Amino acid sequence: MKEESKRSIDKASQQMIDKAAKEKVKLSWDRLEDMEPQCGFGQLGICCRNCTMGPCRIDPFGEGPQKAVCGADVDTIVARNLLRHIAVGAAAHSDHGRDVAHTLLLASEGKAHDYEIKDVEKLKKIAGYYEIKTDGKKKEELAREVAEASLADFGRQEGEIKFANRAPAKRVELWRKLGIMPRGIDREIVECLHRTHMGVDNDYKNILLHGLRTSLGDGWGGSMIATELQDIFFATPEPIRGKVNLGVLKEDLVNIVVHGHEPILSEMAVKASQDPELLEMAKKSGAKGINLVGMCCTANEILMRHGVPVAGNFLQQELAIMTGAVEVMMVDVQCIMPALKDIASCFHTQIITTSPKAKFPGVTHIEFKEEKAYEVAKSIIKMAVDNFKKRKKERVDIPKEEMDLVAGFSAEVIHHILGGRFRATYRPLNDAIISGRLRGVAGVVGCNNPHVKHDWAHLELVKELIRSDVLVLQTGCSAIACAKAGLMKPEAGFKYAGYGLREICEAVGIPPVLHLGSCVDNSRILIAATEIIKEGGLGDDLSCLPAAGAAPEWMSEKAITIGMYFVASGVFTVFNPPQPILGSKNVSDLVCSKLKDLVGGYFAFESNPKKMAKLMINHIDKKRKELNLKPVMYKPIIVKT
Ligand code: SF4
Ligand code: MSK
Repeated sequence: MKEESKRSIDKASQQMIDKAAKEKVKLSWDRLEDMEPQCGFGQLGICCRNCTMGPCRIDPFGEGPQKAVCGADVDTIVARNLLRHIAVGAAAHSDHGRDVAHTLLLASEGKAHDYEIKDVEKLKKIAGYYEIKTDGKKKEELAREVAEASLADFGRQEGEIKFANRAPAKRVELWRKLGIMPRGIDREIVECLHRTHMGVDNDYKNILLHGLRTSLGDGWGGSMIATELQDIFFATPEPIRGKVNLGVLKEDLVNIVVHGHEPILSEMAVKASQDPELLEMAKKSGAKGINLVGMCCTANEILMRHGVPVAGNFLQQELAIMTGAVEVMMVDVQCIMPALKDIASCFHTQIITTSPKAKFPGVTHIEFKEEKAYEVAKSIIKMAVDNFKKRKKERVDIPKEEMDLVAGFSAEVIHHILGGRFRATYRPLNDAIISGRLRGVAGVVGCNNPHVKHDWAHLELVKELIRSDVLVLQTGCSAIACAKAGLMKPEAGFKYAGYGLREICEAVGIPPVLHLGSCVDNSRILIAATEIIKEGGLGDDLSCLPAAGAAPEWMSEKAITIGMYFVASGVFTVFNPPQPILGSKNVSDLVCSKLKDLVGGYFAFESNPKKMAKLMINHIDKKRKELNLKPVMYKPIIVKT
């Protein structure tokens, strides 16, 4: 097998991996090889450097030291490390949410005049959750109150995060009983750091319970605030067509890749890329126009609302630059490889950082300011136009692969699609599950990781699920992986879905795999699941649902936090690679088994996507049985690929 096809199943990516090898440009896969063998202590989670009596590491074979200098045992060390991962993931998502809330506040005060409130209906709905009266108020006044209320959720010291009360009543009661109802988003994150300081929390169960609480503060707090407030600003997504893969870069256009997570600046970049003055400049530079495309979750954000093309997912960020056709890669925060600077230096590509939180040494920084958002976006696009002249034609090599997709499935839109615009309801979905036409629902999300063949696990898992009549909801880089393979085309139902799911896809006109957005939009999955419970007939708690989650190629700490809030919300969730906890039998048993008795959800670690699907399907079938539902109507079809 050729080296490039061992690394990715995606043809466009293979072409660029091959080009990089020929040009001796190192990619993440090469750097992983250089790094091997990687540290086994780190993989097992059994090293600690939380104080200078250490670093300490526990001997995994039981022959060497079993107690650290301070006396910490392996359970304490592994649990503390996991809690720190959860804190970082929650911090990343929640800081994103805070930035959106802050921008909403500025906009409501007339200080961020480039932004307008597009979804007043949603603004009123969210005001309702914060118990803010809406009558007779101007949208700016209401937006200010909503922004202030959501910002208060970050710093809240006592009480409960408001959105956590959107979960089914039984779930909320359980969280209260276990003492894991999140109080304030920041408070829980800070407490993670306090508890893991040398000599504080030594009880692995107690540490893990706080991990669940912190993750809930992300899923039902920071991430949900990010999603809801972005919808208020930029409109709640509706089905929209788009294109995906490196083929969306064009030889005759000025190519700008926006990469990262927060749509606050990229929304303005979308607008600025259509500015007549810049288009004119682009023509004068010899280009036919300006082509703005996305990468990773920023891509998902602007795809969902504008149909902006997606160049690729996490492991394609370096490959986009390898095309030699990217004038500017504009980045904000999260999942941006430091390696971009080195790869860009081999081409004419300019990397431009925009967040004061994420700078690169020696890389151009144009700081984003909400107060002059359009001006900043325009100046960056102008730099791209100017840079077009420096492109070396002989080094341009753009893969031809690009795939059609339909995205834009917010929880609200699923409501409308299923029930019609005037009678929005999840009833048809519930009925389909109850009757056995649909086996259940799965959320498949998360990153790429060079430890796993790029996109392979996502695709194999999702294909297996849909052929077994499981409707798949997706976000993040997983969604991009499946979109590239054509699973998000409406006609994908005919080719890949089981008979029951196929009937639903045909009747409602949806693909068998629904794109719900970026990583923070995993909160949409929580809301959709809650709506299904509210609709009735499938139990009274999220843990009753014939549903499961998976992150088949995860790498980021945010993925751990997402997994934790899925599990804390009652959802069985499969991860690959395993979380770095296998060094402690007690912590692993808790995470992969005993959590079930506490919160209904728990984890499994499985690297084979077919087995992963089996675990999820078995869980879904078990839940169907517990609900006394009819047997599933159809046997899984054999799919011809
Ligand atoms: Fe070692 Fe304990 Fe210090 Fe960690 S906190 S480095 S286990 S002495
Ligand atoms: S971007 S967190 S690699 S999904 Fe959200 Fe993709 Fe994972 Fe980053």
